[in-house]
Formats: sequence, C-alpha cells, structure tokens
Amino acid sequence: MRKPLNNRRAIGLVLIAVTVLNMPFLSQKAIAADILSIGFENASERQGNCGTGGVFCAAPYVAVRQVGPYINDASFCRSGSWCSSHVLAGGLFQANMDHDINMNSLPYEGHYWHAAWRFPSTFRFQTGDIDWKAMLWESPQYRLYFNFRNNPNDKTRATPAFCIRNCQTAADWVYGSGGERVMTDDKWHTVEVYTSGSLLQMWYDGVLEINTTAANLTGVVTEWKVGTYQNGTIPFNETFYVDDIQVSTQRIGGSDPTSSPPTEPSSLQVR
Ligand SMILES: [Ca+2]
Repeated sequence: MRKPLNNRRAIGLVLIAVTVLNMPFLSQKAIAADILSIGFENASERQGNCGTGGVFCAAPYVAVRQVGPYINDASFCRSGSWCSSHVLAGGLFQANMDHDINMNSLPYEGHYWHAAWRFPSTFRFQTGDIDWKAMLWESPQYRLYFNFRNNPNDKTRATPAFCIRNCQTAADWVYGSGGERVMTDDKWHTVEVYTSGSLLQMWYDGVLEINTTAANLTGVVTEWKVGTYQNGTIPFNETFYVDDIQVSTQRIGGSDPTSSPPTEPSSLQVR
C-alpha cells in the first residue's frame, strides 16, 4: 500500500523538481559567453564591437564577400530579435562569407566556440567541393576547420566533420557520431566546440558527437571565421542564417532544434 507523502518527502520532491528545471541542459537558447558574444542584437554587435573589455573584435569582422542584410524578426532568429543572413549569389565560385573575428591571439586551450546556423528548405550546398567550411581557426602555425561535409549526390545533406591536425589526409578528419543528416530543415542548429591541446569535443544541438584526444590544438588563434568558406560554386541564389556566435571559458549549451525532456536521475532518493 502506497504511503501518503509526509511533509519532508513533499519538500524533497519540490526541491528535486526545482533543481531539474534549473539545469542548464534544459535551456533552449545559448547562455552568456564570457569572452565573445555576437547575437546581432544591437548596432554595436552588428558593426563588430562584440568582445568584452574592448579586447576582441576591434577589427571589422565582416566577410570577404557580402554578409547580410541583418534580420530583425524575433519569431525567426534564434536569440533576441536579430540574426545575420548570408546571401549567396548563384554561379559564384569561392564564395567566402564569414564573420571574420580578430581573436587577438586567444589560446586554443580551454575555450568553447559556439554558433548557430539555419538552412531553409530551398538551400543546397555548392557544387564541385563537398567541404563547406563553417568555422575556421587561423593561427600562425596552421588553420583548422569545422565543416559541414556534404553529400555529393544530395546537396541537402551533410556530416559535421572536424579537421583535427593539418587537414592533408583522411586521418586528419573526425566525424560527428550522428553521421550524415538533412541540413535544410529550416530550423536552428547549434555547434559548440571545445579546444584544449589534444582534446577536441564537438556538441551538435547540445549532443556530444566528437570527443577525441587525438587533436593538435595548441598555440593561439589569431582569427576565427564563422559562416561559410568554400571552394565550390553556388548552384543558384540562396540564403542561410547565423546567430549566437560566442566564445567562452565555460560550456555555452543550447539544444536546438528541440529541447529534450531530461532523463530522471536514477540515483536520487527521497529520504
Ligand atoms: Ca540574435
């Protein structure tokens, strides 16, 4: 026969509920980043004055080619009211459209790198090159890529992939455990990368998909590019969207496109 709740049990259950509801993994949106945060919410962020303490993003970070116009629509953007569109002109070759951020020689070690993309249903990856570089880290020694490596036979699909060393051989690449997926679902998707020496981790939509200690992420980052950097040809006029470009010493989080309900902890007991 089930015993009625006494006061202590009731208080315990309330405390557990409050704790679970406040857990960061329930957050749909990215939380604050302590080094860099570009949510495009004000003119300063849209113009590139995006760092803290005037240290970062002092140089213009706008793309090699056109970025924009900026979108002002809270029902569409991932955070706040504003996000960035990247307009690709059909037929363009090597359309490099990045938020090109001066990181002022920030060390790789101990940093989380985050951004969100949205590809509308009409979007198609470029032709002639499967690698659509979504994040690039430039350092005096090398450049590293996070790519949406697309399917040459289906330009709606791609696999999140990371070049962990010098990007010259297949062994330099690691792939998200979720494998190839449809990218053109018109939903926001987040990528968060943690770099520290040999350790590289990548969360896609809040799920840890790459977790390797075979990386070589030492030294400093002079430039960090977010958006697209590619060698192929754009098939036709099209647009994709970016929001919440962030760098932090703490996990940023976010669980697009839908927040999963938490799994009930099995070890908790009400005493
Ligand atoms: Ca925003």
